[in-house]
Amino acid sequence: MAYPFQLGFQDATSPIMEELLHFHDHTLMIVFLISSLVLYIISLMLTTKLTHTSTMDAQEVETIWTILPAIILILIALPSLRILYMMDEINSPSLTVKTMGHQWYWSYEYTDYEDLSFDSYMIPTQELKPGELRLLEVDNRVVLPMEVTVRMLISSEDVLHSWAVPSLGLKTDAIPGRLNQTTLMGTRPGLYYGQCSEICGSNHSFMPIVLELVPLSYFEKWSVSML
Ligand SMILES: [Cu+2]
Repeated sequence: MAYPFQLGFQDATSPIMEELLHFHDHTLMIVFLISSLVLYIISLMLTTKLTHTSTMDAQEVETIWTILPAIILILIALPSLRILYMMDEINSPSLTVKTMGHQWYWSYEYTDYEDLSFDSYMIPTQELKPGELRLLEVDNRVVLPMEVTVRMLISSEDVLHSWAVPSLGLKTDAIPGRLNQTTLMGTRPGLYYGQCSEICGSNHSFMPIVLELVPLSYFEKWSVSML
C-alpha cells in the first residue's frame, strides 16, 4: 500500500507493474531533458540580445526541429505499445476468479471450485483492531496463490465500478452486462490493497479490495477450509 504523503507509485508486485514503472521513469527522463533544454533557451533569450541571420530563415533547422520531436514521440510510443500488448496477453491461467461489483461491496467467485464464493465488505472504522488500516480492510480477503497466473473476470451487478490494485498494475472497469478479463501474477507474498476506481455512488470510498498472496500450498489449505 501507499505510505502517508507518498509521491509516485507503489512498489511493483507483478512483472507488468515493473514494466510500467520502468516506462514511467523512461518517459519522465524525456520530459526532464526537454524541459531543461527549453528553460535553457528561454534563459538565453532573456539574458542576451544575440540573434543570428540563419535563425530567421533556415531550412535545415526547421527540418531538425520537425524530425527530432517525431523521433522522440516514437521512442515513447513503441515501449508503450509493447506494455499494452503484454497487459492484454492471457498467459494460459491456472485459476479463474470472478469478481462482481455491487453498491457497495465486491463479491468473489472461484469458478474452478464447486462452491467457493463470498462477499467482501469493508470493516467500519469503529470495528478496526489496532494496526489495521482505515477504509482499506475487508472482512473477507481475496486469497490467491503467488507465482501462479490468475485470470480475473470482472463485471458488475448494478452500476459502473472499477477493480484496481495499484501494486499489481491492475485497473479494470466493472461494467454491468459486460465481462472484462485481466490476468495477474503476484511475485511476492503479502497483502495488497486497492479501491474501487470508478465513481459508483455514495459509498464509493468504502468498498476496498484486499488481495492476500500466499504460496500455493497455503492457498490449497485455504480453499479446502472454505469449501
Ligand atoms: Cu466506486
